[in-house]
Amino acid sequence: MATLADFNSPLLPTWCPGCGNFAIWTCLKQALVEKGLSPMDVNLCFDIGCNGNGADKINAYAFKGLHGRTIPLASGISLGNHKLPVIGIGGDGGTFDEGMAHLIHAIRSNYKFLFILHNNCDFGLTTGQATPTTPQGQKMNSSPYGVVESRLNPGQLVLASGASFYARGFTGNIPQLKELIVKGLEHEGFAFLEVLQHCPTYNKFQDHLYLNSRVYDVKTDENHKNDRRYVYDLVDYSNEKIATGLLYQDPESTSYYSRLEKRKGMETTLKDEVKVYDIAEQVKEFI
Ligand SMILES: Cc1ncc(C[n+]2csc(CCOP(=O)(O)OP(=O)(O)O)c2C)c(N)n1
Ligand code: SF4
Repeated sequence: MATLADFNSPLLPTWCPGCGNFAIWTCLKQALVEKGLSPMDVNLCFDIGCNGNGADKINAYAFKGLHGRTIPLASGISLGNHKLPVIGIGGDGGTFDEGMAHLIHAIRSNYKFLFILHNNCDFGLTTGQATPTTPQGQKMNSSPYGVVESRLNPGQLVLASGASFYARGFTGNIPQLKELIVKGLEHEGFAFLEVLQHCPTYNKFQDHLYLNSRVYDVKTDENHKNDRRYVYDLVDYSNEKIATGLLYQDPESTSYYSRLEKRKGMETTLKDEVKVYDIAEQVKEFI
């Protein structure tokens, strides 16, 4: 049975003091241990960005792709080996700017993997430019007169696109965040976990104290409904309080792979079936 120490890398994080990435990094390791996974039993796909700088700070099979392309990477890996737990990790910039189309199609397809969104509401690594989750009017390094565009709401976007799992955690609540990662890993389909993460260096409008004073766990709300439309309204930015926890899960969710007729009843994974084909004869036709 793996321990937390097994996931330790000899490289130490380089994030700024107080960065929410430390909490996500810790919860990720705790969740993997709780699931009884060893570093060899899981694949982590990291994006480019401060979030992606965690790729070599954890001892596991980690792959770092192009900015905004962590979702197609994770989708392909989970299809190639549907027995392997896969986690995609990305920032709000990469996910909603460069990678938006991938997110929508992963939701439609319902590929089985957990996606963890580090939502710090800015492009952290490139020094604090606005992303789609930065509030309209907010002055940022790239928008000295204030952001012109309206603010994108991750929860509303994924729910409206048909997401089968939407959870929201906060880097100030480690036990809850760890539990949400575990739940996301167990989901039969695409699990979208938004993490409200403070970036003390560039996000001056939504800091740890701001979030801490507004968040509550929906487990404490007996009126909470596991209903797509209800949660859509619940996560609207106009609400003063910020609901966290497993906000919506389709209990009948089925993953893309499990719906493939030709794979039904097959014990092997696609990876197991990769063979060397001799195509010399076919190639001769073209030379
Ligand atoms: C296709 C592409 N566009 C832009 C960049 C430049 N770039 C690298 S990191 C980064 C910011 C990342 O921000 P985000 O995805 O929000 O992650 P964070 O650093 O905040 O964790 C940008 C714009 C790039 N490497 N590739
Ligand atoms: S710039 Fe922000 S997100 Fe990046 S390491 Fe520093 S605090 Fe964290």
